[in-house]
Amino acid sequence: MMKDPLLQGSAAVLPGASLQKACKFMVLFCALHLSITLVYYMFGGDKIYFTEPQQLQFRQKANSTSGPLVSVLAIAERYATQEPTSTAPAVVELADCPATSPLLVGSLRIEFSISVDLEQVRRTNPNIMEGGRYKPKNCKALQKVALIIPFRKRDEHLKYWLHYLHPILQRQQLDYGVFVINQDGDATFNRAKLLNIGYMEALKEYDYNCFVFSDVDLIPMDDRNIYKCYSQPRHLSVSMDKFGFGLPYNQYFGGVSALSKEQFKKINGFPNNYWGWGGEDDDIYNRIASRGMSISRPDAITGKCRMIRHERDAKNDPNPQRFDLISHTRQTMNSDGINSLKYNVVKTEKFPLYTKITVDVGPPPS
Ligand SMILES: [Mn+2]
Repeated sequence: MMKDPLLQGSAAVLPGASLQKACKFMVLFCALHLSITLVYYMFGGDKIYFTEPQQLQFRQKANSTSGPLVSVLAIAERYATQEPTSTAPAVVELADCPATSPLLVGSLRIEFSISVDLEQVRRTNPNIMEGGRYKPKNCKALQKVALIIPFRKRDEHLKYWLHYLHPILQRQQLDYGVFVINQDGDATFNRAKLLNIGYMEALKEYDYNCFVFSDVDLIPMDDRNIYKCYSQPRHLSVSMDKFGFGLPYNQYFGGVSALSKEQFKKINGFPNNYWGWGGEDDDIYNRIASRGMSISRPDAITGKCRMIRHERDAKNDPNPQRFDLISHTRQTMNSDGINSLKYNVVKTEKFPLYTKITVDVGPPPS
């Protein structure tokens, strides 16, 4: 028989009879302990620890002593159930958007054979607000940009512009608004005056600090060509398919350009007296140069863009006076510009993807 070393040790201390007695007592004690535990386990449940009134008392005590903690939790719970746009964002100041948007994708496929449905453009750009307004939700845009489009009877081109530009401008994380300045009537077209009007009207709506002037038929082929303002006036459409993806001449400033509010004011805005096609962009270039500013441009790859092919518009024939006018910009620019601008707003329409302002620019000189 194997001998337990413990018992062996006890046996050495206790004599034979008293050892038997002690063992009996221990067995009895254990049996009693076990049976009591068993009875409580089977019939007592959690009432072993608390009776109903005791539990209630305990809870009340917990509530009263940990009051502040409970209310903090309650507030947190309230925030968690609230709509994200209600009180929380109004209190929290958004951090500035990064210098380079992480959402840019680079070169883009631009084609005009597809058909564009504006209702679908609206559905696929759900964050654009009425009138063609947008601002990033998660960061504070670095610039407030008004996009000004001189316009008359080019609805097909405008559809492509809205379809392609809205996603690009959102990825560029700009706080922007789209203004289509529609020349009323059928008199000779005046692009630069419409651009001046766009500047004035956009500022009535919001504190824009940058103005991008874009023809309705020009679409950038790379979203790294940022539609914002730079330390010098910016020419954006530097690499047009129409001109074999290059500049037609070094001083060319037509198509799409961007001027900050300060730059625009420094040159007294744009000329109002260029009626018909051509020359106004060269006049703007002269204004910029005469105020000691230079032209900022993206590289020829980033600056690639497509123009929608079209016939010349009615009442927009080449202006025969343009060469004479361009040669006198320095003499005329102080008296002709934003400080001499006169026009009447005929109608303002807020569409889901743009604001259309129809204006009477007055008659061309006879
Ligand atoms: Mn064109």
